[in-house]
Amino acid sequence: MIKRAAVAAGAAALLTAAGAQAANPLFPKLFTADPSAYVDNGTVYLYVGHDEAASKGRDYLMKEWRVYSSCDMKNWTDRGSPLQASTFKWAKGQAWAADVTKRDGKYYFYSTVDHATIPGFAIGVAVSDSPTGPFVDARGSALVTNDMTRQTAITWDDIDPAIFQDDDGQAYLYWGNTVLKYAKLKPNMTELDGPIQTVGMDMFTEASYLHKHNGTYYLSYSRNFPEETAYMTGPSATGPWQYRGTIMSKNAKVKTIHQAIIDFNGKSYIFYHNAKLPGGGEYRRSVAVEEFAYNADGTIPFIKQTAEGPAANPSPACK
Ligand code: FUB
Repeated sequence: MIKRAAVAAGAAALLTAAGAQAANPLFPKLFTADPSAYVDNGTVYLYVGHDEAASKGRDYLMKEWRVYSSCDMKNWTDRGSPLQASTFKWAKGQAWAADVTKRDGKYYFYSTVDHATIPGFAIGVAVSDSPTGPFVDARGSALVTNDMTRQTAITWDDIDPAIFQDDDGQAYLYWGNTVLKYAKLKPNMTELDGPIQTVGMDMFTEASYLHKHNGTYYLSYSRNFPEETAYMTGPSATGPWQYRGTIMSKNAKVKTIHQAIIDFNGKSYIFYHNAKLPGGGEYRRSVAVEEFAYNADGTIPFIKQTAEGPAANPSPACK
């Protein structure tokens, strides 16, 4: 009897008031983290890291990235692993956070990996003819290494690349842990163009993400530790930035949260990770998504994590 009641309660927890099946976390079969999303031809491509740590693991074990696609933000198709940390021969592992963009018909995948010979984490760039890969190393060497930045003594300050292309075609790479850095990219997307700059700000942790909505630039990031998601706005891709506050509270069982924000088929969405998949924890995370609407003044409202996730939003352009 007790068992039956527990099963019923579990099933109820998977249902929304409207009777729809719970959507979050999005992928029940794998532990996933560090979402990054790219919309192409009416389709959302969602890139995540794969947390493979054992239940008692005491560090990240991340060998590959995974990609999923959706035509409606509700139903997701597993497109496999578009590349692995081992794609970068100069790296010794750790498929940490990544971000993707498209230029001149090619897809560029910027990613964090641990460098094999230059101590510390580094950023690589891979390229593909398809958003689902396979991606190959575009340079044969790292784009950013730990010895190129001297603002902190830590070895993990060159992580979490965020790629943004402005309307004039100029591409910017933001990244960092503890100190937020950025640089312009050359049109070939595989070389920095000019010096590495920093953004002076309080309590920046990691996971910077730059997007543009209705003419305003939004620089979101993980703040504090355990992390909450915060953001700034500005009139250009390089600021000046105005702090706008927190949009998502810290997680209960995991200290990181790592967001990505997109517009898709007329609506706005934030991806993030928590540890709500059964067996989840610090190194066994799970990606989720929420829909939100910008306030009339362009600010982002505070967004609650839900089990239901967004309503289906079928994209007519999706093939
Ligand atoms: O997944 C490894 C690291 O944890 C990421 O690079 C950070 O953003 C944090 O989520």
